[in-house]
Amino acid sequence: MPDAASETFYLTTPIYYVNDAPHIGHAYTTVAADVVTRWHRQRQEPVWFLTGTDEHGQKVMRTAEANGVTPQEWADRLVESSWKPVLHTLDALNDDFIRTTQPRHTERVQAFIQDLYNKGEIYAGSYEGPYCVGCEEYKLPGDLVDGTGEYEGQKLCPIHGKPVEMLSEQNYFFKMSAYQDRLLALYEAHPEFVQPASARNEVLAFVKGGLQDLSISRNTFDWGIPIPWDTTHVLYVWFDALLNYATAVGLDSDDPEQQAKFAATWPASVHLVGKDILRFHAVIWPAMLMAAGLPLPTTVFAHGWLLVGGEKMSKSKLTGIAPSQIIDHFGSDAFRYYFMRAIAFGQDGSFSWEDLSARYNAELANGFGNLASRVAAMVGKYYGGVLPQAGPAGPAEQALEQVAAQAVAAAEKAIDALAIHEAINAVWTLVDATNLYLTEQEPWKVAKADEEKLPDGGSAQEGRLATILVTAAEALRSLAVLLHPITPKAAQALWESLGAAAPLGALAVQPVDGAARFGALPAGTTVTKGASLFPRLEDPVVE
Ligand code: ME8
Repeated sequence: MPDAASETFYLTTPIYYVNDAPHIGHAYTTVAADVVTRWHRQRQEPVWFLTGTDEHGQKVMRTAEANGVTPQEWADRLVESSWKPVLHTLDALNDDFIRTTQPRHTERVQAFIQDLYNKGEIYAGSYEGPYCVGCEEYKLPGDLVDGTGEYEGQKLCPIHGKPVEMLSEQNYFFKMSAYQDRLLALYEAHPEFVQPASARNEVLAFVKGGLQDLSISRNTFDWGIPIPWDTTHVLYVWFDALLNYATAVGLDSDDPEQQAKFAATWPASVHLVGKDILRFHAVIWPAMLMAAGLPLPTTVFAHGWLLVGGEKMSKSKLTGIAPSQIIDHFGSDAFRYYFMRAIAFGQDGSFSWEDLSARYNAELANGFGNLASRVAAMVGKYYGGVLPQAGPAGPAEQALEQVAAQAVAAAEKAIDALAIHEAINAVWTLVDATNLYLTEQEPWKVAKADEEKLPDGGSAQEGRLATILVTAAEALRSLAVLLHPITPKAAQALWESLGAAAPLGALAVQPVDGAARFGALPAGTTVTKGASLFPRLEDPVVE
């Protein structure tokens, strides 16, 4: 059963295969992980965000062979040239990056499986069945689809669309079938363990259908972690990979510092994965932990697929789009915002350049960026860039502050449910309400009327204009805090433009729950109109 949560909000992404460079599907999970962990950090919680790479197995080995290098050389090359740099490109603030070829992982994995072997959870046996190298998984006959065209007469993996290979091996097995009832009891007692509901239903049906023992070693190739009691075998890549979540935070380490890290961090709060790898995380992984007597993670959340032409986008089908193709043109903030808002988190979504361009211009450039520049420009024009003293708040100001409070409450709830799109929708109610507030209050008309009343150029300080602009600036301050996890660069630029750091400190330490209380920016704060947060793109569609 999941034990009491650790003191840390610990979130992981899958560790990605290094057979190829990242595409936007991988970036999607990483960005979601970054948005959620940034949000928790901004709540002042202790957070640990882990990502990394999965480097063993046949898929990586074959790619290395095809490129004439060793698997280790290939992995080193891809990690340094692609997987680590993409985190920077995406603005992801991971706390650690684990590689499954690191000794901290391989040594701890060996200790873990030796322990399971000693406990009688692993036995020697033989297996024959269809294997998909793309998935690195033995398939059940019912999982397969019939090939057509060049694959006529062959059985294909439904995810990769490629023929499976028949494998027959003597290997070691994990007694997974013994965990069927305990897993069902887990799903029953903890509906939050597998999310969303569609994923939970799939897992329940799968486990109710009966579990087989799991083949966990291979002896026809050697690119993997040697089985400690029989080094003619290497560990099955998934058994090795799943353990990364625990080895990275110190599982089975002799080092007291690592042991303290493990105590403070494990179990994970959320394993964020794509639905393609749900069963590994929601069935095999908890069974492994149960066998070892370790606490279980709180939640495995499976998001949907990015589709291109109605199919899962993938490099092997040549539909992969590199994140830089989008980011070079639209910027990392727009990338993060678009994928997190346009697709309901947990469901599939189709990517299209047209939709991205349309949302960029309508929501980021016109809706948000333009609002920020208009307010800064008016404070510049009417008050020389110094925030005036606001007059008393009237019904319109109170209503806007109320919208801000509701936006914070709704966004907080949505983040806890990992409904990232709903959190952004909630934040956007404040963008829209602030735009509406300005349209209705017409500060430019109030300024004109003030000027007419005071032809000698006398001060409008005490007037309505000050109240309107300060209120709009307060709404923007709230938005900077709320958008910081989602569009960190624009939020930081807005924070600077509002001159908020001097009175309030760094944006990263602004608590979310206080974000909606107006009156935080004192009179005298310097507001400057910086570069446009999201410049309108006249011809933004690129291919
Ligand atoms: O499965 N849409 O690694 P992987 C959305 N090494 N997300 C996608 C996607 C798409 N079209 N394509 C990939 C592995 N992803 C294993 C994981 S974990 C212990 C081991 C994302 O490189 C999504 O998160 O094939 C998916 O689950 C993951 O990349 C698969 O990455």
